[in-house]
Amino acid sequence: MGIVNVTPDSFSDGGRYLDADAAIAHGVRLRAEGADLLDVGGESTRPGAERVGVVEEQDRVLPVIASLAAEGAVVSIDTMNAATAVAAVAAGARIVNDVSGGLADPDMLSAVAASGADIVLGHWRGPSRDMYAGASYSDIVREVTTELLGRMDAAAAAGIAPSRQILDPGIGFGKRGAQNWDTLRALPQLTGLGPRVLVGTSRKRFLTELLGDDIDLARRDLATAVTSALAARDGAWAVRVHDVTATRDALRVESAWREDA
Ligand code: PMM
Repeated sequence: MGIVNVTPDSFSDGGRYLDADAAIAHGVRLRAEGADLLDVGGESTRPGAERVGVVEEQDRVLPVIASLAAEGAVVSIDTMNAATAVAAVAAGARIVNDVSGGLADPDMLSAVAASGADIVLGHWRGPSRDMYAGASYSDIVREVTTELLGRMDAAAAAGIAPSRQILDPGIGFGKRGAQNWDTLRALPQLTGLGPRVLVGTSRKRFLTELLGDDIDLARRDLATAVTSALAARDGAWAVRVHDVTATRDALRVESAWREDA
C-alpha cells in the first residue's frame, strides 16, 4: 500500500503533495513502482496534529481519489470521518482506512456497511492531538488483541462481515518506543484472528528511536522495508509505506525465501 498524503503536515512528507495534480502524479508513480493499493489521506495523524474540517478534507482527497480510481488503482481513503468515507467511496475508493477503528465517528461503521467498501480497523486509544495519553498497558498484546476483537464485533454488528474487515495494530498510535516492538512481535496472534492484517511502520518515530534521530529518509525507508518484510513473514496481508520501491524489493526477497522460489 503506497501512501498519498494530501496534507500540509504529515510527519514525513507533509506539504509535498498538497496540490491535487502533484498528489495524483505521486500515486501514479507509486503504482508504477509496484504498489497494489494507494492510500489517500487529507488529514495528518502525526502526534500533535489538529483535526481538519470535513469540507477541507474532502476538497483535498476527492479529486485525487477520482483520478487514481479512474486509472484503475485500488484506492483506500485514510479518514476518521464517516461523511468523507462515504464521499470517497462514491468517488471510487474501495477501502475505508479508519485508524480509529470506528471510534472517532459514531456514524463510521454503519456508513461503511451501507457503502459496500471494506474497512481497515486500526487499534487506537484517542486523538493524535494527545497521541500518547492512552499509552499505558499492563499486557499490551492482550489489550491490543481484545480491543481489536471489540472493533471487529462492532463492525460485524453494524453489518460489515469479517471478510470485509482488515485489522491494523496501529503502530505509533497510543504506543511509545518499545510498546511498538511488543505489538509487532504479536503479529502472528493478530493474523490468527481471521481478518486480513495491515501494518504501517513507515518512517515512524520508533524506528528513529532505535537507529538515531538524525538518520536520513533513505535509512528510515530501509528500516521500513525490513519491518515490512518481517510483517509479511508473520502473515500481514499488506504494508503501508511511503517508499514503495524499497519495500517491494524487500517483499520479493521475503517471498522468494518463504516460497522456495
Ligand atoms: N499510520 C499513519 C496514517 N494512517 N493508517 C493505517 N491503517 N495504519 C497506520 O499505521 C497509519 C495509517 C501515520 O503515518 P503518515 O502520517 O506517515 O501517513
